[in-house]
Order: sequence, then structure tokens, then C-alpha cells
Amino acid sequence: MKGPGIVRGGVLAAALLSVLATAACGGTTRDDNEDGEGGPAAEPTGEANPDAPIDEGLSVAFLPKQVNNPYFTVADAGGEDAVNEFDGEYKEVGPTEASASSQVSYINTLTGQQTDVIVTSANDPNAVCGALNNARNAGVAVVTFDSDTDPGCRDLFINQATAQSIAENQIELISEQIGGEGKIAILSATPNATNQNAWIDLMREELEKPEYDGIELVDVVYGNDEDQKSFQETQGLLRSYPDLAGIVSPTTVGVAAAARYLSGSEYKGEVALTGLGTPNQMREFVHDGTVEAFALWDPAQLGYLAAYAGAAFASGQITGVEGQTFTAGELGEYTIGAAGEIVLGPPTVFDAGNIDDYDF
Ligand code: RAM
Repeated sequence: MKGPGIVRGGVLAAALLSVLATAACGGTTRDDNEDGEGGPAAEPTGEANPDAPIDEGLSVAFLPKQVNNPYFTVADAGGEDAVNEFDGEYKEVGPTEASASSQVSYINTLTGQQTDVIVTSANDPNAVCGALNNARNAGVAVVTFDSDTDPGCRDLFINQATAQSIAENQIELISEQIGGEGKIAILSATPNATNQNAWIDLMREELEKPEYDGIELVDVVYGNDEDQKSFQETQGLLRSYPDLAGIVSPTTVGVAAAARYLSGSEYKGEVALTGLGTPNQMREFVHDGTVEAFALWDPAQLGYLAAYAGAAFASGQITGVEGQTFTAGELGEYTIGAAGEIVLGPPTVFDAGNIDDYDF
């Protein structure tokens, strides 16, 4: 696996509390809970046995936001690699659209099948909560990755990078690309996505800093992680704000669709675009001058780490308490931070100088 640098165990912990607090606020409210039966889970307790071997034949199911998103194809394949390494049974299930409640029936089915570990990226922090807690009560280890649910509804959250570092990175990139001056807009994924909303809130905070005084965030629109809708929303932004200086799209689906629109329009090279994209989807737009630089982490590493974390939890190596450590195969040792969060590492920036070194 080739990818961004990894933050190893021990250096993770701090700075996560505010991130979690923010993440928990995004999207829907508690009242949106689909089945409400789960209830909040107890604080993690119990003796961890760091030397316990990973249980044989663990069944590990990946449930992404949506199955037809190349980002999750790569992430889940990383999970599959890990599961194969520890001789578990891997499967991937999930909806074709990333709507708030679309994952609930999959969680219930996986629980009924007595799956050992569910690894999921939540489309909505609360819609999945009850079903996930039902799963936990039935003995399933529940790991969120990429997009968290409420921390009371899962055992661990594998975060790709701190929300703060992602927000700082995105605002710094757009500011550089528009010379620190002008109107910008955000093209997000779905309106309820925990990760997107945490990043957007923190991007707004970033923009309060004096160095960004010249930048005005004029709109946030949602492409729902659908290619066509994201394309149309980009078109709509440029109609509504003909003097727009730049767009930030912190979603792999959105930024690729926005790049495609810009590259075929009069705005190519005029309106800046950055965001979070996969090098393979963005390569042509970097080479044709539509996009100067964007960021991401290696989704395969994220899935790989999530699978190992789930296996470590299911096998009793960790119980979710801050400070516990486990080994994630070739990625090495990781430490659990506050509120059950484990951070993969800082995002990597891709531009014409390095994009061809990456293949995902
Ligand atoms: C999309 C999804 C995912 C996000 C990436 C950057 O694939 O919205 O949740 O982490 O973009």
C-alpha cells in the first residue's frame, strides 16, 4: 500500500475531543433515530488482553455509505486485505445511495447473521444509532470509519485524519489558489453526513481567522455523493455566483464531478477547485490545468486499519478505553484516543508534481 504518512500509536490522542463534539452535532437530531431501541451504550470497561491472538474465522462485514462509490471500493478492499491476513471471513454489503436511513436494514440483517464485526461509514449520525446498539447488545463489535455515528452507538471510530486537520488543509488550499481573496462555495456530499458536517463547521471556523479576511463563503450545496447531482450543483453555483473565485468539495464524488464540469466550461483555470479526491479520479483534471491541488488519505489504509481494530476489539485485545494499543498488521501499532477514536494520519496533498506516484 502506497499512501500518506501514518500517525502511529502514542502520538494520536489530544485534540480529538472538540472534533468528536463537533462530529456528534452534525446532521440530524436524536429524534430521527429510526428504531430507537438501542439506547446509549455503557462506557467501555473490561480487562483488555493485549496479547490475545485474533480469534480464528472472524466474520467482518463492511457497510459503506454506498457501494458504488470508488472511494469505498478502495477502502473496503483495504479491509478485505486485512481480513485475509488474519484468516477471517470478509463481506461487503450496502445501499446504492447514501441516504440517512438506507443502512439500517443492512445492520439489522448483519446482526441477525451473528456477524462478529461490522465496519461502517455512517450516512447519518443518529439514523443508524439504534440498529448499531442492537447489534452491540447482540455481541457484534461495531466500528465506524470515515463518518462516525454518535460515539454512544459504536465501539470505535477510525478517523482518516482529525476533522480539524482536514478543515485547515481545505481552507489553506483554496486560499492559496485564489490568492486569499474572493467568494467561495462548498460542494458537499449528503446533508446529514457526520464527517462532511464536522468538516464544514470547522472550515467556517477557519475562515474566521484574520488571514482569511478576504474570503467569503457564500453557499454550501449538496451533491449527495451522486455524480450527476454534483455536476448540476456546480453548474448552479456558477450561475448563481458568476464572480465565484473557488469551490471546495470535500467529497471524492463531488470534487470529480465539479472538475469535469469546470474542465469543459469557460471557467476552467479561472475558478479554482480543491477538495478531497482520489488521485485516479482527479489525475486528468490536474494534468489539464483545471485543478491545481487537492487532498486525501489512502482509503485502503483506512479500511485496513478499521478491520484490524474491529478484530482486536472482537478478540479482547482492546475494549475501547483510551490509551489501549493494538497492532494493525503492516501499519504497526495504534493507540485509542479519547471517546474510542483512532486516527489514521494527516491528509496528503496531491498536485502535478506527485499525483502520478499514486494509484488509487
Ligand atoms: C466521499 C464520501 C466519504 C468522504 C470522501 C472524502 O467518498 O463522502 O465519506 O470521506 O468522499
